Amino acid sequence: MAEAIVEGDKARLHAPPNPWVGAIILDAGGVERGRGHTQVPGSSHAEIEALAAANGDARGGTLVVTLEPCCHVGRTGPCVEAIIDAGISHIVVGTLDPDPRVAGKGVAALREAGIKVTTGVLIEEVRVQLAPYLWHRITGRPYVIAKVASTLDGAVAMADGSSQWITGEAARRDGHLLRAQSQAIIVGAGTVRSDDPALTARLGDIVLEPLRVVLGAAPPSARVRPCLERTGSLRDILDELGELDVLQVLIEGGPSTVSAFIDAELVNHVVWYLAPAFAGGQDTTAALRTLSTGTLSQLRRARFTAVRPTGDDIRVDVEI
Ligand code: AOF
Ligand code: ZN
Repeated sequence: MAEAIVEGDKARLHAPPNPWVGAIILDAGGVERGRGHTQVPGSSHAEIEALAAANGDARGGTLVVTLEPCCHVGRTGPCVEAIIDAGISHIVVGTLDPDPRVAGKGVAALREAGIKVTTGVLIEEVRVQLAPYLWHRITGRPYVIAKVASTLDGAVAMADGSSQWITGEAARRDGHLLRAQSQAIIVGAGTVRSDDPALTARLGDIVLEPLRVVLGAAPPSARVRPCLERTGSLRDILDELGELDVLQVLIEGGPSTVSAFIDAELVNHVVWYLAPAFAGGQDTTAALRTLSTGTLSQLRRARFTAVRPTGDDIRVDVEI
């Protein structure tokens, strides 16, 4: 299953709005016969790719797959039928698929066909990997990641407003990968006016354009155009993006936008890049300046999930 997770990661950028699933086929002796991952929407699911890689050599074998195989006809046919036809005798599943068209029915159909089914293998790891997909299918809203890049003492801009760049090249490159993994990016109008970001995801030569959403109005000449301009309830905006099949949203600031989403309890995950630099407190801008906290009992507590060096900076991941 750990290898199936690695295989699924290969589909991270092109699978959405479908899940980035990985599958591996082993023969009766436990020898790998093929592996595969989800292709672009409308094309093969992971299981079909793995079966094709096994060249029809799957009879009596085991299929290890991160997500419950589908049993519906969507843009592609049901994987369950292909698995039964291939003569697989044991299926090992990471987590069930909350998509209402599947939701346990895939596993039930496999059992009914006499196939041994084991579920919940490395379920925590699979749930972390597929968190945006699972969250979207369960709540109808995108998984929300807020990105912050600050000095070690939490400043995102100096007293004169200067802010580019606090973190280094590696952290900024990592930020572009975060954008590429997101189907929409939200920024405040203030950030558009002060930084005029393009908000594209640049990965080497490849430039991806997630849906750009500006809270308020963007100037006509802003680089972020074309974009959606929205005011009103943040929850309603997320509902709308969920309906547009956005699985993951990246909030890129500034301080009042990120604070507003955290205050509204709409943030799932924060990616915080910390530069080994000190800004001091004289009129610098705190990363979450407008977060409504007055006393210690109102501290917004979170849980560290990862810490890793990124160039000369550090990336800290927290779940809230
Ligand atoms: C799988 N294996 O690799 C993926 C699955 O429109 P379709 O036919 O591509 O169906 C999309 C749905 O299929 C998606 O919402 C999810 O429930 C499932 N995705 N299922 O067995 C895969 N990507
Ligand atoms: Zn499928």
